[in-house]
Amino acid sequence: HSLNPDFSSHAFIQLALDNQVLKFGEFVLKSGRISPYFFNAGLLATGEMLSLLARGYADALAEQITTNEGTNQQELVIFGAAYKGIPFVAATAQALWLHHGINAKWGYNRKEAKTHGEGGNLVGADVSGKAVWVLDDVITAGTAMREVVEILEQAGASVAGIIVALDRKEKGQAEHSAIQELATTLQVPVRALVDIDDLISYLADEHSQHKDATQLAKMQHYREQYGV
Ligand code: OMP
Repeated sequence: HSLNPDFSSHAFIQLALDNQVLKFGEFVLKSGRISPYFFNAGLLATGEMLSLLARGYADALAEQITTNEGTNQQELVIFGAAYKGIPFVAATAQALWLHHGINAKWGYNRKEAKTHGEGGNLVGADVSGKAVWVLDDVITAGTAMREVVEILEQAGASVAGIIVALDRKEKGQAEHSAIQELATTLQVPVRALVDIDDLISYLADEHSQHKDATQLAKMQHYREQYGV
């Protein structure tokens, strides 16, 4: 048992299921869709899970900013949206430094604008005029992510790319997936650490600790209904 395991979608899904971060049942989503599964990133509330998640984000970011020549000279600015994104962006900045030697700048927003002291509603790295990578937990129809993009644009920043922990691969505002819509609108890379197809493969896998044919069928049905 390594203290600093590499990120793998299999390990992440297993840990998420073991800790009820990922649950099966019947859930009403923000979009109004009724889903047979729910991913609650707020329950990634142990050192082990936060470390694995941050490692996943950090590995994905390092891969994205490393050029073909193997250099990563660009300045990296990462942003987490209040509230759930805040610990994730902090942990990711640390994982980037410890595992990749990348000294990223990191920041986040607060939901309530401050009227005294330093004022404003952004904390940490100055994002003005910068191209910023946004980290978020889950993307379904893309509403939450569009709000974050708006916050950054108002602060004079642009979006360099987006990394989410889970891509549910569902339709956005039209026929394309929310991630495809964002990638097309913003013309930036959008990546996910795991997606619904990884969950489906995991449930179907003979070697997984949570192999479950009934749940598998429900997930496949849901995927056909709302997926792209
Ligand atoms: P969209 O705004 O439709 O993309 O939904 C994403 C948001 O929904 C996330 O930021 C969460 O607040 C919430 N959510 C989850 O946390 N986990 C899920 O599995 C599904 C949702 C959801 O409501 O779609």
